Amino acid sequence: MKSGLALISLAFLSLVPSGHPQQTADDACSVQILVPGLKGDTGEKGDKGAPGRPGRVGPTGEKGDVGDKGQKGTVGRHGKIGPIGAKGEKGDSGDIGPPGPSGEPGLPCECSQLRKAIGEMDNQVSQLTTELKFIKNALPSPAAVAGVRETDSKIYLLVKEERTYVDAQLSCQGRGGTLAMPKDEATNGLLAAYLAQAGLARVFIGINDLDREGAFVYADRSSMQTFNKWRGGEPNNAYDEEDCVEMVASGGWNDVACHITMHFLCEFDKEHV
Ligand SMILES: [Ca+2]
Ligand SMILES: [Ca+2]
Repeated sequence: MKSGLALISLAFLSLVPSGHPQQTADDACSVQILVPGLKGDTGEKGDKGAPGRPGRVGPTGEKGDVGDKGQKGTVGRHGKIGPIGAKGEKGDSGDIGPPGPSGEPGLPCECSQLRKAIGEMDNQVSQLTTELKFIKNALPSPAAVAGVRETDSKIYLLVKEERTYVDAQLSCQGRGGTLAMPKDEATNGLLAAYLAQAGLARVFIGINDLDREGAFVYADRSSMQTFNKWRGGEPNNAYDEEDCVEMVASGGWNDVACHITMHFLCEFDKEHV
């Protein structure tokens, strides 16, 4: 190819106008003809080339014959437990067993304690019955009384019924008691408060000198001891007819006529109700 270009270059140059003198001197060279040389001798054999790239994967081959059977494997793990089965039918009854040993002797009967408890209950019922009887007898007309007062041994009942001294005493005796006989300061104070709370100014109590003038005794004929609660100037036996005794709201005593009427205080022994 180089030689070819050289030829074309030379042909171009030959077309340039001949006015230039320098071109004239070169014309002799332009006729020089370049032609290929003779073919050389055969060269020596070259070295062996590098290995070529791997070829493409070939198509799948045909299926081979069945191989021999392999050896038996070891036993596998246990599987999961299966579901519970249905209930079976009831079996036949077994033979009767031998009798067991005798038991220990039992506790003695507690009947005696029960009897004792029942006896105590009987006593309580009896006592309650007696108290109820007392209440029924002592309180014939609930509107006529204003409750009761108690000490350790006595019950006192204010009866709002107008009676003479003798009738009042009979009324108290009919209820199972007597006219009240205050024999100490505490009891006298309790009765005075009872009067005041009931709003009463005076009541008969169980003291009189009916048997002998000036010798006051209690309704049960017991004599006066050291305690008394006479008001100032009493007993005065006014009009020579005052042989019975009243208590006023302050708790003081005064001798009065027995035939006048007023409310009264009864007294009951707790042991006898
Ligand atoms: Ca008198
Ligand atoms: Ca008097």
